[in-house]
Amino acid sequence: MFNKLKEKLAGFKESVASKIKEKASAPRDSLAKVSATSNEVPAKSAARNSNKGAGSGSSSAVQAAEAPKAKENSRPRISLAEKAKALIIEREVILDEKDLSEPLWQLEMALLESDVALPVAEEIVTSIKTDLTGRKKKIGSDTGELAEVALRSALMKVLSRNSFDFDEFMKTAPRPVKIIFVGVNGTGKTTSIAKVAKYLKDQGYSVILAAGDTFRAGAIEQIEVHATKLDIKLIKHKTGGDPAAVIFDAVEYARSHNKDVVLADTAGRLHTNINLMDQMRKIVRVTKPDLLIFVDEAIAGNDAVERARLFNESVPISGSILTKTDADAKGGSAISIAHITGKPVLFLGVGQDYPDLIKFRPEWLLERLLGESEN
Ligand SMILES: Nc1nc2c(ncn2[C@@H]2O[C@H](COP(=O)(O)OP(=O)(O)OP(=O)(O)O)[C@@H](O)[C@H]2O)c(=O)[nH]1
Ligand SMILES: [Mg+2]
Repeated sequence: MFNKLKEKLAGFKESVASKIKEKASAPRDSLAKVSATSNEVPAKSAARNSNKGAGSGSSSAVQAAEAPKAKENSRPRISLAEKAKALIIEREVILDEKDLSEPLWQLEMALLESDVALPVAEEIVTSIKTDLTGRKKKIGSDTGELAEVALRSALMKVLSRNSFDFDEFMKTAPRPVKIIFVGVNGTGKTTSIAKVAKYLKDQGYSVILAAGDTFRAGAIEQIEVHATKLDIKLIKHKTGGDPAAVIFDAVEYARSHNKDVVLADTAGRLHTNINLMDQMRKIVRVTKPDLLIFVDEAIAGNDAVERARLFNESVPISGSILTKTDADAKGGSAISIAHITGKPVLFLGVGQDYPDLIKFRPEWLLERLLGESEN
């Protein structure tokens, strides 16, 4: 799972680490000279720069040393004297923008190749750049760690936006809770409904299923098999019937039998199919779901993110489930989808069996991307 992206992120850590090593072994004589001639032992200034490296209050000697670059409109953020002091006296290197430009460019390319959406990749890179520029690193200590911490925090920022606790929601939402699953064909809607049904049943909730895919031949039988296996009541009409009516009936049944939750299946539809998108809007209008969950497969990468965006424009979704993450080496959709839709990822599908459903937590994904976990 996410193996390719994981490798690429490790590549970024290595590339920052080798930059630090390269700087640590850079010729020190020239730096020593600057350090000796500089009047300012920039203790205050170094402290100021230790976070983000503002470097605007350099001494005149240092400004002179930096003048040619200033003309090129790429003023270094950290003075040479400070670099020398850090390198020679404190045995530390300071990372500046120039050091980071190559690793960050490679990282951005790696994120895009892994199907992370462009604005999300840009945000991650900018965040890491801000975080790392001007940071000091002790020579000889774990050089990859600095990049890892910055990566972790940038990914965390992107992933934890729009968070939503499904379990908390289920505890407090008025009964019966109406949850409708939508998405394009074959992405795993019906399987995810069965998984969520089992997840909720295991927590003691009473569940009703609604066979709202009246369009595809065999769809009703498919959800019926799950209902039988899970021993859950299914409300169904005939193939070709009105899905809104089926779901409405399921809600009525749940209400009159004091059931906690209705999980409604719907037919797969492409966002370009006007009739089926109209039908989806009608279903939502008639049944007023508490949650409208968009289901797509992680392996579809950017396509999944784009479809989520288009579905969300047609009828506001509450969040997404990304299926087939077990087969997804890239991980880009899992990183991007919440950011692009502005709606949270609720669950990840990680296999074909009922327990193969994971409640989405940013920490879980980060552990897969940066930690030791193999899957
Ligand atoms: N590996 C893997 N396969 C999955 C996962 N979720 C669903 N599948 C498989 O994907 C296929 C399609 O699943 P369905 O649940 O029928 O998909 P659907 O969206 O309901 O399909 P339509 O009703 O035709 O639109 C099935 O073979 C599922 O077993 C998952 O998380 N991992
Ligand atoms: Mg289905």
